[in-house]
Amino acid sequence: MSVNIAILNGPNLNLLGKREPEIYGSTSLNDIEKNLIDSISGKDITLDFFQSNKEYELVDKIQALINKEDQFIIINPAAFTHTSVAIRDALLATKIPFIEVHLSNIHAREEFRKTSYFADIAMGTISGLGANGYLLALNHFVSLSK
Ligand code: CA2
Repeated sequence: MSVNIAILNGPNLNLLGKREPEIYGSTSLNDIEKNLIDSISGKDITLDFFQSNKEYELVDKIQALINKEDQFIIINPAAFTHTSVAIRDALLATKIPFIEVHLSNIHAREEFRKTSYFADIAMGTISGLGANGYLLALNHFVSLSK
């Protein structure tokens, strides 16, 4: 089965590897994307990467995936994790199975980061495993598609 996996990243994740490596690691978003591409080599899987600092662009991107066959989403909503009813509603509307990924352990940080607008509607959440979290989420979808 051929599958499409959108990897969506929210605000400031374009700075990965350039700022605050003690929290978010030294791997850039580009490096993460390259690792994911390498990991699906030879498989019938299409990856679609998208990062935006703007909430409405993430909503538009999710809406554009409505009605696509064999579609999955890996999303790190970044700061929108803790605020965005709009992105939550877009994901609910598409009914596309998604995994929520966080580089840091959001439960081991400030109180406000412990609330996620996505955790209860996600297939699962990976938090605190750094860049490896994206790979683990991708592997999960790959295993489902076999
Ligand atoms: O741990 C995560 O992946 C977060 O989603 C990252 C968000 C944060 O607001 C969430 O609470 C947890 C922040 C992303 C900011 O990324 C930066 C990367 C490098 C330098 C500065 C910010």
